[in-house]
Parts: sequence; structure tokens; C-alpha cells
Amino acid sequence: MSLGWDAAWDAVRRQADPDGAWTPVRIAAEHRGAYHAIGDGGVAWVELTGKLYNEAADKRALPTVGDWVLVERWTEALAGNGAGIVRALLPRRTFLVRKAAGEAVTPQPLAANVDVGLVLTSANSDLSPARLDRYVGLLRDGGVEPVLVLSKVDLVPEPGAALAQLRAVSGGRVVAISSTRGEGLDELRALSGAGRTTVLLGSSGVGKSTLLNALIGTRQETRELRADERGRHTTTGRELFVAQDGGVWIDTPGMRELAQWVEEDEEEQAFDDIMELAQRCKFRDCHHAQEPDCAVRGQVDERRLASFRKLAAERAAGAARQSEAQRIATARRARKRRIPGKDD
Ligand SMILES: Nc1nc2c(ncn2[C@@H]2O[C@H](COP(=O)(O)OP(=O)(O)OP(=O)(O)O)[C@@H](O)[C@H]2O)c(=O)[nH]1
Ligand SMILES: [Mg+2]
Ligand SMILES: [Zn+2]
Repeated sequence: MSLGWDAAWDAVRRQADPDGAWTPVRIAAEHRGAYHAIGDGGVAWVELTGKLYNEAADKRALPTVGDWVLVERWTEALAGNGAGIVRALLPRRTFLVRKAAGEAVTPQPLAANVDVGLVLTSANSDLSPARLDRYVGLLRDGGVEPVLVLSKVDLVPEPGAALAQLRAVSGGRVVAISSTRGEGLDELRALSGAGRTTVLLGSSGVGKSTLLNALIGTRQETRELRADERGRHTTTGRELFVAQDGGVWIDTPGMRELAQWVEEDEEEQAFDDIMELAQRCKFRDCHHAQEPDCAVRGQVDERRLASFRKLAAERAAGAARQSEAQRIATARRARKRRIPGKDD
């Protein structure tokens, strides 16, 4: 097993489990209350104890994709004999959390222990610097260096101008790729590679899963898009994959989980200027109303600001409704998708 495990992780593990009674495994996918974990011997179900679950103040205290956890009954779980039991969550080296853009929505963990963050934007659609900037911010806040990727360059005659725009956003590395032609993939493989963990981020339809398929040949569902269509959601959950070369990759669903950011792309673009100004507000959750050191108030038309506030409020309410609906749907699915062997 490598999956990114190294001597430093071993030291952390010995602190949490001096007797070495538990097995370190990595969370590969989340299903409310239960997880797929990957470790020595393969993939199996693991579960939290009620105690761990109840003691968690919010989702950040619970395992998420990419986390290292110590489990009991791993061998049994591998044999399909119930789920392994998560006894400890090892401290994260890096941690990506979606913070609510304006309103008080609880923080949503995206991935843990990521080394490289690829932010994709496709060459054949409008580039939103404000949106890219938010991904870059999310990665940097989590301790991860962003790499901006211009995808589908096979669809445009000249990507030069778009690449220059991307460089202006991050000041970091920018890579042009075509998954269909295989261009730029070696550069991405060189960034990732054995023991490193790379997360793919970006709006729905930019080609994250297609890239992953091209890189590691995992069968990730992709969807054919009509030429004029903006992306629709295909990938439905975050999931961790291991490449032949030992590199670890985390695919994410475009904007479904990040609903509050860009569910309504068009609407948001109408407020790009406000979003950009808002980055200089003193408070991250500034409502641009009475807050001190607001960079927006007074800079834009008051009526536009009012509709922006309205949109932000609607979106917060929508996100709350959606997460409740999601909770119910996932609980239902989890009940159906019983852990093999557990209840038989
Ligand atoms: N021409 C061309 N099409 C591509 C390329 N990469 C992806 N596509 C197409 O773009 C569409 C969307 O690709 P996906 O990989 O499903 O996009 P995604 O980012 O995973 O989308 P979500 O899972 O919804 O977040 C598919 O029809 C792909 O075939 C590319 O390099 N060139
Ligand atoms: Mg996908
Ligand atoms: Zn403000």
C-alpha cells in the first residue's frame, strides 16, 4: 500500500494507535454514514461509530474523501463480512472545504490530504475569472497549490488568449490539454505520480472525468454534450481512484455539490464585478450592507446590489433545501444499498 502513505503518516498512526491494532485505510467515497475505503487488500465498506458521529460538531470533524482513518475489522470488511469500524481520523495535511459564499451554510468538506489541485476550464466556453478565483482561493486556503488547466483545446484554433487570461488569475502554473488528443497529459502525469494526490475541480462539463479516464483509464461516466449545451452534471459524488503509476486522483462533480457557487451560472456571471469587488471586503461573509470596510457598497448601483443580495439569499435557502433533500435521498439509498453481508 502506498496511496500516499509514508513514514510521517506512520508516526502519526503510532500516536493514535500505539498497539497497532487498527488498519490505516483511505476514504475513497462517502455515502451518508458509510464509506468506501481503500487500503491493503482492496476496497471495502467502513462505518463510523455512533459516538464519533454524535461528537462531531460539524462535517469537518467527520472523514471525507482522501482522509486516512484507522479501522477495526478491515480483514472482515474485505471479505464482505460487515463494515470496518472507523476508530480514528488521522490529522489532515491539507483540507479543502467549501465555505458558504455569503450566507451561513455549514462548511462542506471536499477532500483531504490533497497535494495538487487542478482547476479545469474549457477552451470552448466563456471563462469566468471570478469563478476560477474562487477555486484558487479554496485550494490555497486548504494548503494546496492550484494548477489551472485549459481543457478541450482541440476545439479552438488558438488557445493563446485564454491561456494568458488563466495566467492572470493564478500567477501559478497553467497547462493546456486535450483529453481526446492526449495533449498535455504527460505534464499532468508529471505533477501527480506515485504517492501524490490530485483533485480535479471545475464546472460541470469541463471534462474532469474524461481527463481522468484518459490519464488512468478508470471508467468514469461521462456524458455527450450537444455543441451548444453548457455542461450538465454527470459525476454525482466525489471519488478517489488509484492510477497504474500509484498516483491518487479525486474526481468531483461539477457544481452540484458546490451548488451555492455556480448552480445558476448565467445569473452569477451577471454579478461577476460584484463578486470580484467582494473579495476585498474585510469580512468573507460580508452582506455589503452595514459591515465595516466593505469594498462593494458605494461602488456599484444600489439596485443591482439589491438584486445581488436577493440572489445570494435565495441561493442560501436553496442550498439548505437541497442539502436536506440530499440527506433524505442518500439515507434512502443507503438503506437500500445495505452493506453486503452485514444484515444477512
Ligand atoms: N473535444 C473534446 N471534448 C471533450 C474533451 N474532454 C471532455 N470532452 C467532452 O466534454 C463532455 C463533458 O465531459 P465530462 O468529462 O463528463 O465533464 P465533467 O467535468 O466530468 O462533468 P461533471 O461530471 O458533470 O462535473 C463530454 O462529452 C466529453 O466527451 C476534450 O479534450 N476535447
Ligand atoms: Mg465528471
Ligand atoms: Zn462587502
